[in-house]
Amino acid sequence: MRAFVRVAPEVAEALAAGRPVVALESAVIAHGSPYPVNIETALAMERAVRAGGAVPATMGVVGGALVVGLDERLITKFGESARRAPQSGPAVAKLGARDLAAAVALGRDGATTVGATARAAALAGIQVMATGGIGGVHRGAAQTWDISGDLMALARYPVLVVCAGVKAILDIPATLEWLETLGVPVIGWRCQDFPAFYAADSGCRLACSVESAGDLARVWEIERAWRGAGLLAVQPPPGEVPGVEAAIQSALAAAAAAGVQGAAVTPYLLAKVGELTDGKSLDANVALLKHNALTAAIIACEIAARASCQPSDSQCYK
Ligand code: PSU
Ligand code: MN
Repeated sequence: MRAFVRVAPEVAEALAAGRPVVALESAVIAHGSPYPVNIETALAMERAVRAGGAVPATMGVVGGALVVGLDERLITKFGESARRAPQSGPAVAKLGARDLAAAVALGRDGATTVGATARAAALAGIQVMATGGIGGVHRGAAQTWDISGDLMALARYPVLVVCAGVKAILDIPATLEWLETLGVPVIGWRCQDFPAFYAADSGCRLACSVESAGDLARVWEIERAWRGAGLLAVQPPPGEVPGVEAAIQSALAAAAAAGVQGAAVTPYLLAKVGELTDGKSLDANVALLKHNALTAAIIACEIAARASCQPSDSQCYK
């Protein structure tokens, strides 16, 4: 199976030496933000991870292999696929966790969602990843059953995901209910409320929050040792987008009118909200992606440092 996974040399060396690595998704590049901001943001996230002392590993499927650590050329290729006219569909597919094997086997290039990235990270032995907001329960899910595969992936793959909550395009309280049902711990990183991506507070209180990387790393160690799976660490965005709810309402109405369904829903809503807020939602999105990448690196460093002084503990999860 190793033939199907291509780990960038820098990532492989870091993992072998027990140095911190942060996984990054690529669906946000190919499907979650417009060209050329998407490419700049992906590279800026990698720089933020490095600034925090860790090695970035942006995931993707290219040429029949799962690539752990896309280089700048491939990140650019993924970013450029968002440039094509929407009606022709992006050249780079959006891959959830369930889509990885088929894309690899059939040689189809694809960008990984949070769920696919978590699966790939677990496979590669990467414990921490960063994103903007995870997918969740869509508004109106009681009729459509549109619930992101990201949630199930968090319940299955042992990865600590740093994010700014879930986009307000989703049903936030329902998403939190599902995370509870799936047994995924949700922990505030220096915040008491579940963030709403474009705002610091969704109105939902968190049951648990931590102030230090040491505390979070200890929670994570125990979670892993006791055969837990994913953990969601949330922090508020660095900036807010006032009036975003009106834009979301219009975007939802437009999506319904256009009959958008399935995996196309999230990219459609993100692009529409961007348009309707004159790019303000995009600026906020970029800022929080970089912010989360830096925080994930700080947490990954703490986890790696603790593992290096407690070799027996780090070996107990297989
Ligand atoms: N949230 C964002 N930007 C994104 C996404 C979510 O702020 O680009 C992407 C992520 O890749 C996430 C995916 O994993 O959307 C969820 O899509 P769906 O709802 O189709 O599962
Ligand atoms: Mn969906």
